[in-house]
Amino acid sequence: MRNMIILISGVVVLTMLFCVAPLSAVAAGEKTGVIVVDMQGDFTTWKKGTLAVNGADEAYVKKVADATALLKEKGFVLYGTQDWHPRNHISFASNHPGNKPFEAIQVNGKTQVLWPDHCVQGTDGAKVLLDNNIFQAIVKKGQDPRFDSYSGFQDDGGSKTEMDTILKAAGMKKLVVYGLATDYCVMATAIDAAADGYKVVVIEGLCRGVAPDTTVKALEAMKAKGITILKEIDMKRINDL
Ligand code: VGL
Ligand code: ZN
Repeated sequence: MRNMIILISGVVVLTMLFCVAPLSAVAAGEKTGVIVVDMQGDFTTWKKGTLAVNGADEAYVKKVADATALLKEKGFVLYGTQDWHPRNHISFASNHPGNKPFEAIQVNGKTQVLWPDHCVQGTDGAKVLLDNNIFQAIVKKGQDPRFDSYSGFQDDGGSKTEMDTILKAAGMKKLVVYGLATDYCVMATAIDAAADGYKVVVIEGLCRGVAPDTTVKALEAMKAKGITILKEIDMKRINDL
């Protein structure tokens, strides 16, 4: 009988050591993912991209690469988005004779900003500039010629990408979001992430915007949705969220 009790207590103590400890570790730090948005040549001045965003130069991309490596070191799981358009994509001004890039037109009752041809599937300009091996997944978007897709979660036609499924399956609760461009794909991705229930932090200093006025508005719109905007990476602020 006594031996039995000792045996059972031993089992209980071991169970507590192996089960309770990892449980508390999970509770202490919610799983955090990083979404690096559209870090592609066509959006950079560095690679003389067709839709180069102001300030997206070589130094900027290096800064993003270093910050991303640091976050990986800290144990965050990295995800990327990749704008990946067919040549006949609705957002290309070249597919709307009579219209020019950066004009906004009405298509099927929706406002569509027209862009220079960019991130065409399989072209150099569409390549993600960071080492692709650091990412758990790179989610492609904007593949349907009929719909634009600034968000990494869904396109303007309402079709979801695999992003939310991947993040939920991996147990992600918080997301750190940055990349190109603040006023389009970063904003849309961050807002959809918040709507899907993640705590979201956008790192302003790791983003660049297409235009100053829309960038200011984008930061305000994200704040209004409860998204935290940090100038630079601040581990304490991210962990405390
Ligand atoms: C983007 C315009 C068109 C972006 C993508 O990555 O912000 N902007 N396609
Ligand atoms: Zn695009």
